[in-house]
Amino acid sequence: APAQPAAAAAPAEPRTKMPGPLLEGSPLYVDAGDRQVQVLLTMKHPRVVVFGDLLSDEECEGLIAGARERLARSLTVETKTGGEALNVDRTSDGMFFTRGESPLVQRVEERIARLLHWPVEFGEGLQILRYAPGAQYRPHYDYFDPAEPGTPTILRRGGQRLATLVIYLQEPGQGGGTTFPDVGLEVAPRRGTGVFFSYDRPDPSTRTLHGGAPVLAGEKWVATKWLREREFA
Ligand code: PD2
Ligand code: ZN
Repeated sequence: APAQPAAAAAPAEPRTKMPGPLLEGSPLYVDAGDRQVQVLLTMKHPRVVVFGDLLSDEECEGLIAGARERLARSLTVETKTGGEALNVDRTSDGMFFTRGESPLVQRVEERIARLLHWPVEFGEGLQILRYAPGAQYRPHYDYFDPAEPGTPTILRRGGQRLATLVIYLQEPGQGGGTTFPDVGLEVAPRRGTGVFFSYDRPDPSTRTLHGGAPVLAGEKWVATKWLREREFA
């Protein structure tokens, strides 16, 4: 008998419990424990929230100082193998702090956990990226593609990514916004501001395609926190 084609994967069910701020009553500020954070923009689909005054100038400078000497050409997770490889879609330089690796990193992570109502232990280490003039991050999804053969290996540690928080640490002179091409949204890379977005299933229907626009002048630095389904040990 001829071999049967593999059954099509069932469409992903949306998750109900998701990271995110409490926005009932449309507050202008939300409590992040040690700081009142501004709510500057909210969007429902894709779920996007822009936060102002999330980090102080000193905190932004401290993260940059701690990362600077550890930068190497960024590696993105190579989903075909579950390993890492150079990816031409991202022309920034980057590194990861381990969770809680310094008092500053721990303070920032605890603030994010309070803001987004998601345990610190479910977060990946903070990633720091530096974009030189001309550097960009082409539009992509942050979840791991269920169709890629390397994805099951990646998901063993912490499960899927559910949400992303990109925090701007240094403003470029021009360019470098975070774009959401499906909805024509671009967030200006203002120091201390953070753009949060979540995806309740690993699927383009979440409209969370996003990219880092080319930096046209100066250097852009960001910190990215990804939130997982479970403990990221
Ligand atoms: O630096 C950005 O604006 C950016 C854009 C898209 C960062 C990321 N993705 C990321 O870190 O995933
Ligand atoms: Zn991204």
